[in-house]
Amino acid sequence: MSLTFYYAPMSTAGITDLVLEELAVPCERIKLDIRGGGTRTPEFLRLNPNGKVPLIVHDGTPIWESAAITMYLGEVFGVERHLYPGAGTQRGEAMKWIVWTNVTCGDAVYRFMRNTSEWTPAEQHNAKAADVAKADILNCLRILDEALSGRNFLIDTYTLADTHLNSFVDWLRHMQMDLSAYRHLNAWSERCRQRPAYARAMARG
Ligand SMILES: N[C@@H](CCC(=O)N[C@@H](CS)C(=O)NCC(=O)O)C(=O)O
Repeated sequence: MSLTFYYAPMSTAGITDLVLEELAVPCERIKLDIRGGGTRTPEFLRLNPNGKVPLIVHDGTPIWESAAITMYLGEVFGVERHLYPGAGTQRGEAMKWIVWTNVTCGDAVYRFMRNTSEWTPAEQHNAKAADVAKADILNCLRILDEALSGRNFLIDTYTLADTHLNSFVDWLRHMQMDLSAYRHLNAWSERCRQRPAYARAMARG
């Protein structure tokens, strides 16, 4: 078995990093420097023509998109480790939360960043679009908070859906988004942080 993980610090690859840490699957880690053009080399673009991390290459097959990677790793390595449901309704729930993270929440956050952050020129910022995006983010947080009311994790027990979504929520905190109003969400994040794999990944940086 060969598994290679291409990543960059402080990027979406942080999600996959945590997923791999939970699964404790041996892999070769290749660190890329995004600002230095590491994701735009011909060799890397041959593996991921999008020029983005995370990317895994499993037994010679490249798989990109963090949501697809979490679901793939869960299916292949997570079921017997009790970190990903087998085929059935609970797997459907895991997939629902993982895809929701990237598509629904990810889109709202992307629109917000695009209209407020310094990585798009200020003349392209649109205050109205930023407000709409912010409202959409808050709606996502409300949905998550309500879903976590009265339960420890997204599904019955801790799964890679929690790893994936909590890692994304961590990034919102890093963006200085105020999450203090979301009591159930914060308690859930705290439970996710108690995972030994979380501590190991954080210690590595
Ligand atoms: N939808 C992709 C997004 C990946 C992404 O945007 N990666 C950024 C870092 S956060 C990247 O690699 N950028 C490098 C570049 O644009 O050259 C996923 O979820 O995997």
